Amino acid sequence: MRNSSMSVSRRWTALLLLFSAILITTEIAAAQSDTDSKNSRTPAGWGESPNIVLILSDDQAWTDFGFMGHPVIKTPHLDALARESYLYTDGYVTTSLCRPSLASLISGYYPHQHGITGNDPPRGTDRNKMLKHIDRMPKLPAMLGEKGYVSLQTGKWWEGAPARGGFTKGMTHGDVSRGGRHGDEGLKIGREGMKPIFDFLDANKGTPFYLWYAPFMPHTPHNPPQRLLQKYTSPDRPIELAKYYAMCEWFDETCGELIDGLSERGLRGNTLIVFVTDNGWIQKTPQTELPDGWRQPFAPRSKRSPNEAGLRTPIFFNWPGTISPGVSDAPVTALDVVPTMLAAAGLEKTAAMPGVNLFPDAEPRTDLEDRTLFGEIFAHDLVDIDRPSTSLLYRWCRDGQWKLILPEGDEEPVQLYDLSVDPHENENLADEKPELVENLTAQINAWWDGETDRLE
Ligand SMILES: [Ca+2]
Repeated sequence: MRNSSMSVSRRWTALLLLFSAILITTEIAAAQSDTDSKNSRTPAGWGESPNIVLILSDDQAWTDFGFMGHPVIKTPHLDALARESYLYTDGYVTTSLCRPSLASLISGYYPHQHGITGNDPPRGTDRNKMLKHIDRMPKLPAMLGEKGYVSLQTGKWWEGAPARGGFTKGMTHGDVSRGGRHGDEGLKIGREGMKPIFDFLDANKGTPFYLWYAPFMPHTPHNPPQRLLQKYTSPDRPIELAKYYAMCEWFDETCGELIDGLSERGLRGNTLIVFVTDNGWIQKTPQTELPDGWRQPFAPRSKRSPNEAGLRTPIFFNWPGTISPGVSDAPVTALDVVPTMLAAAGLEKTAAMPGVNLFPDAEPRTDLEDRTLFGEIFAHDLVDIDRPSTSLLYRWCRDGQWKLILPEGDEEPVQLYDLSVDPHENENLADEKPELVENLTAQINAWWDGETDRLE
């Protein structure tokens, strides 16, 4: 009996020890889980302050991604992200030049509203004088800041110190007297690694953040790593093209690093990632037909032009568990990005923002097919800092399958294209369809007459 009772007692002791061990282990696990959820927070839904990441490609045509069907360029990381995203294949930027396009992505305004229309001031003018526009416009990082977001600027940034854009932290100094122009130190992101981003994430655990990832890629200089250049080098391909293709893959690799960095920190379910390019690009090669005097490294009808290879971009939205994957060819604009991000954070867009939240109630909008998209192209060097109309070169619209390009002045013809059969705009139908030209011209004039300066 005694032995048996001791044995029972021992068994109880053993069971109690085991039970305690399980309890302790569970408590440790719970504590660990608390730490994790504190770091990554409980999953946020629409309006509940998710982290927001903008991935901004720089100088890449809408065709030049695996997920958009390019036959040669490999972009496996963006392909995988796009597959898990709601992808708009027919996205457009407001304008096909870096600085004004970026300003639309921070403010949700057309360039003629925010006043930033060119990359550089009139020759001989102090650059600082044109930085005043950023102070006047709404700024997404500042608006998010009111809800407790921290924000990090990396890569391209043209508007002086990042704090001027409402960022709480930035890589760029933006000091014109020290060579600040379009990003300075910030342009090292991606090309020289991602450490500043990961340091920022680790320093702000548990706080909602906005990340501006605009890594000056695949933008020139086209100096990809040798291993990637070799992959695309071929006897029947101009070396300029091989370099550009390799740059697209290099940019993709950095996006993979960014996504992995978010995943490793348990942040993906709490993070809305938006992808867009700032403008397009067609690589110039020795075979490219060029007008007299052409000195650009890109081909005509791409960057800085009103054509599709300058303006069109895939735009996708990724938020695992909240946005269901899908693909749409509904027309969307980069102007929709800021209102959508604001809605995700539970904030309203301003009355002057022309774009829309693309995911009301977390579902894709169904009323986009009938909308007309508008945009505008200005001179690279501003004519008058305060008067967008003085620098205007083209206005354009896309209405369903139709695209109208309206040049300023009489030197160039009006261009009308049927994008449903002619996505690269080879056949100008303006002379054949005068009534349609008239109708679309009236729509453009009703949107902005191109003469009245109306900075918001
Ligand atoms: Ca650009």
